[in-house]
Amino acid sequence: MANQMGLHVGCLLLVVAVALLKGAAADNYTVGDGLGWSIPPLGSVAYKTWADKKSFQIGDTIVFNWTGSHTVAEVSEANYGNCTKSNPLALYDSSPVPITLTSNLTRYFICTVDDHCSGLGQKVTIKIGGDGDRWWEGNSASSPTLNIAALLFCSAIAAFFLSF
Ligand SMILES: *[C@@H]1O[C@H](CO)[C@@H](O)[C@H](O)[C@H]1NC(C)=O
Ligand SMILES: *[C@@H]1O[C@H](CO)[C@@H](O)[C@H](O)[C@H]1NC(C)=O
Ligand SMILES: [Cu+2]
Repeated sequence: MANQMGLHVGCLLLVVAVALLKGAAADNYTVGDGLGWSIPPLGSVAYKTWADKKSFQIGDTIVFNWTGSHTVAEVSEANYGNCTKSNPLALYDSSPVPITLTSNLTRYFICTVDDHCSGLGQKVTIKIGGDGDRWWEGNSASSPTLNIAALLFCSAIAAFFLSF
């Protein structure tokens, strides 16, 4: 009896956890994690690697954090490619800079200090709305499926134990 009870509580918690994770839509990301917004040791690959591991969604916020002399300039894709500093879409010179992602359009950020972008790779591309690895958030079509799958899984386990 005690085992069955624990099983049912466990199943309930699993379903609740899935529901909570789905609801946690807005995430906060510190650009570069521990590296922050600075001159990456091996060039722009550090920020590329960081961004590739994330799955940014509409509603998420990315935060640029730095000490010392840096800026955050949001630029067009063309200007991002060759680190053109003139005519940025936006320019921020005081850390921290939180940027909320409001559409699926890819965003491009560079530092405008000296050759931090052109020579040293202080630039990052933020791709939004990809499928990424956030399987639990999915889209509106797949989320109910996931809950049903969790319930079926629980039921199957419960049935297995009850059959003894
Ligand atoms: C950078 O690329 C843009 C778009 O291709 C071009 O208009 C601009 O002149 C280039 N700037 C430099 C400094 O090469
Ligand atoms: C953004 O992209 C995601 C994933 O492709 C998609 O589910 C969502 O509908 C898109 N949102 C908008 C506003 O285009
Ligand atoms: Cu810089």
